[in-house]
Amino acid sequence: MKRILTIQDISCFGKCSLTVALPLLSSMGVETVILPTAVLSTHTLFKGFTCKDLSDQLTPITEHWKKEGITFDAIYTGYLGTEEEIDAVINIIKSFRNENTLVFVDPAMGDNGRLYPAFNEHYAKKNADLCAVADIADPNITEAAYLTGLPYKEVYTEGYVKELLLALSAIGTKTPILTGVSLSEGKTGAMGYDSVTKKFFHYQNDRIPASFHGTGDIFSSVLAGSFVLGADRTDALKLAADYTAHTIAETLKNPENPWYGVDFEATIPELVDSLKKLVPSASR
Ligand code: PXL
Repeated sequence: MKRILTIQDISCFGKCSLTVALPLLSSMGVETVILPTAVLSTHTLFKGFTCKDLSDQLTPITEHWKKEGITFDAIYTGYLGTEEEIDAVINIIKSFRNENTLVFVDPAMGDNGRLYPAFNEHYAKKNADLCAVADIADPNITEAAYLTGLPYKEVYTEGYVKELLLALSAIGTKTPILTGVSLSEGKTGAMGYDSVTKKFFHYQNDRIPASFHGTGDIFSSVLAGSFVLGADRTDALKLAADYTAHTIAETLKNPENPWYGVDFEATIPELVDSLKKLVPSASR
């Protein structure tokens, strides 16, 4: 069984970060080890959230793992809290990585042209250091603009998307993947760039005109899980994008749909079925 380490916060209520990554990766048949960076009462879009920083636990926990000889096929990072924490996570990656480890970074810090309430531009720049050590990083357009210093555009061309991807690869990410990319009317999806072959790749599905919190974490978790299982990159994009769209469609059917997250739990059986078709080794 493949083993992934995911490093991000626990938002106790709110369907994001670890409460999404853990169930999704486990259902995909990937052993999931967690390193919680902080415990919050809710995600930061609720007013009055509490937050207990766990940075001082990162070193003792990972040193214990080292002593036990624990290794990982992949390391997947999500929402982190502070610049010091980003440095600590870079050190953890360097210490556990070997030539076969897949390093997947979701530089979760904003959306719709704005940073999340807990962050500022300095933090955003620091996230570029983390993306520099990533095999794959999957920012949305807002995050990519903050990471690269290029302007954020709400209305854009394919040329702009490619410019962002090339700028991300110049930072050091081997395969940047830009999410929330619409290449034609009524469509949305993701576009990536392989800096070794210098080829762009993309996947688009029908755009559902609704936006929910936590869908970026769902997309990243499924994408990271697919890659560690050895899926072809276009298949991985398709699986992650179609599953995310499916969770949004299901959520819209729920008359009491929660604003704070999607009903991703309802569509896990379909995710597992689609995964088995793409990656037969995942059907164990
Ligand atoms: O979904 C990203 C995310 C993760 N964790 C926390 C957040 C957010 C987005 O706001 O606040 C704590």
